[in-house]
Amino acid sequence: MSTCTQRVMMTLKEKNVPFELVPVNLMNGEQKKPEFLKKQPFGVIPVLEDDDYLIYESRGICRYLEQKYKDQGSALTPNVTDVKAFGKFEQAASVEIFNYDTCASGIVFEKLFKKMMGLGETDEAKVKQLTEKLEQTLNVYEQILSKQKYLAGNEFTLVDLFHIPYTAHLFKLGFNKQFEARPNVMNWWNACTERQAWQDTLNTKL
Ligand SMILES: N[C@@H](CCC(=O)N[C@@H](CS)C(=O)NCC(=O)O)C(=O)O
Repeated sequence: MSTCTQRVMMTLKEKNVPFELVPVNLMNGEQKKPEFLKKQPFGVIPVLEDDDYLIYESRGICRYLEQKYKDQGSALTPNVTDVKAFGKFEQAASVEIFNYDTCASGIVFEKLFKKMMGLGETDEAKVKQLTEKLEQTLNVYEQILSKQKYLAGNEFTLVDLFHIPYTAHLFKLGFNKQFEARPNVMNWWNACTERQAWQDTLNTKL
């Protein structure tokens, strides 16, 4: 269920890195207990433990894995020496956090996780506002994706991957219409979710 953990799992699978998934029980607040806070002081998952190296923040973990396993599995960022491609990658990465994820994660929280975690009822006015913002972002994505296959250029990168878990939840929650109305966005989405690493992530059992 943890979207941020799915980001990391998909990256591990893209890079062909074996890993062990250690469950943290969010329903009983294990993530806020002192033992866990030693690993993740903000009290959220995921955390990656790589021997004695600890790292948290899903996007940071994915970038770490991409650099550590640069020559293994799929290449998920442009080469830093290609400064123009790298600049475009960072541009799209920033848009993902500020223009996309704020809306997508906000809607999924209101419609799914809020109730699940006993934090109250869905605030429909907030969902409406976030949906409008999401649609504005998707309109720009539709233009970008009419000129290139993926959000940072013609290659699949971490930026595309970062979108996948929350977007998959949006589809399950009935927000597929927002995507299906935009053919270039929909082609991009199909290309992202057809990846073996995503299929394997979905099929991972604890
Ligand atoms: N920015 C963090 C967000 C982590 C996050 O919000 N994780 C959620 C699960 S996807 C969580 O642990 N929620 C439990 C809580 O907020 O107490 C990241 O990308 O790792």
